[in-house]
Amino acid sequence: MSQALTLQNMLSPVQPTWCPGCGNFSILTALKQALIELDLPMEEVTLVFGIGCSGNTADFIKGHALHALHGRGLANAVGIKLANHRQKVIMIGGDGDIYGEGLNHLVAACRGNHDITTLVFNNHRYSLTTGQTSPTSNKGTLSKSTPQGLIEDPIGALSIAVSNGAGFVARAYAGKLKQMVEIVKAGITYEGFSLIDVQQPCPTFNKEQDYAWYQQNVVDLPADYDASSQGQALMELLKVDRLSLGVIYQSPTRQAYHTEVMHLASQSLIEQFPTQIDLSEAVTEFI
Ligand SMILES: Cc1ncc(C[n+]2csc(CCOP(=O)(O)OP(=O)(O)O)c2C)c(N)n1
Ligand code: SF4
Repeated sequence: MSQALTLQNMLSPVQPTWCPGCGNFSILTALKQALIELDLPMEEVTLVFGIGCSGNTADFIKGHALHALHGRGLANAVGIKLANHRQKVIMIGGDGDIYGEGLNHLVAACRGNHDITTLVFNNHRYSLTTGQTSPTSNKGTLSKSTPQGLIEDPIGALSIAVSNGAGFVARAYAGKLKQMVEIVKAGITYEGFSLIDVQQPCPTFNKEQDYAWYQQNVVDLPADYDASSQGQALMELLKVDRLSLGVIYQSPTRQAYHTEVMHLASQSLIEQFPTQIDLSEAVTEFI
């Protein structure tokens, strides 16, 4: 029997092992709250996790889930969505996972506007492996992997998403729970690729971007901001003096990939699974 997601049925017997003060706690709370408020049936939600402190969320929430390889979560998420497009598919991973090792899969998911919600736990570090710089670390960052300071500039991941076909691009902050819940709900509801970059303090390995730093650097988008304009979104993302929070881009016209696949118009792929086809003739020459 169909059962909506609740705090009780998402409760894992495994307690989070995250460090005290980690932003991951509030992101997990926001995800659960969004799923509860959307009143989604448990069997219609699939969670895909990357590898990292962020990916370890897999152990701390109960649901239909896949803990994928580092950088490969989105490829799996796309496969799951195409196999059963009635599923809400949510990918959870770190900035190292999704903007670094898995960047090609991010671009592919954006180009297809695959109907997947991606939550990037962006702590600006590869934290599970003890704090090496990631693609979102600032120039000059000192870490074990950059003892003399990082030479590169941070990646413009949200600009890449906006300019490569993602239908929904937003930024949230782990220190603003209520706003994050609304953004996550909007991303899950949106039919198309939704990238939600969650700025997240990592008190253990990122001493610069702590809660005090975020208080100084995050700012809500103005009330009259027009999220339907790709040009305005790119201008907003080029601003270097602030991190704007909210839905930065939402395409009013872009179609989700599966809606354009002719074979999926009436049934999902799993409902069409070819169990009754006789393949003996095709394989004769190999016997
Ligand atoms: C293919 C592969 N490369 C590297 C690793 C090692 N590794 C495990 S977690 C991790 C860092 C994860 O960083 P991020 O994705 O930013 O997540 P965080 O831990 O910061 O949440 C790395 C490099 C791995 N497990 N698999
Ligand atoms: S290392 Fe950083 S990201 Fe990982 S659990 Fe600790 S505070 Fe959180």
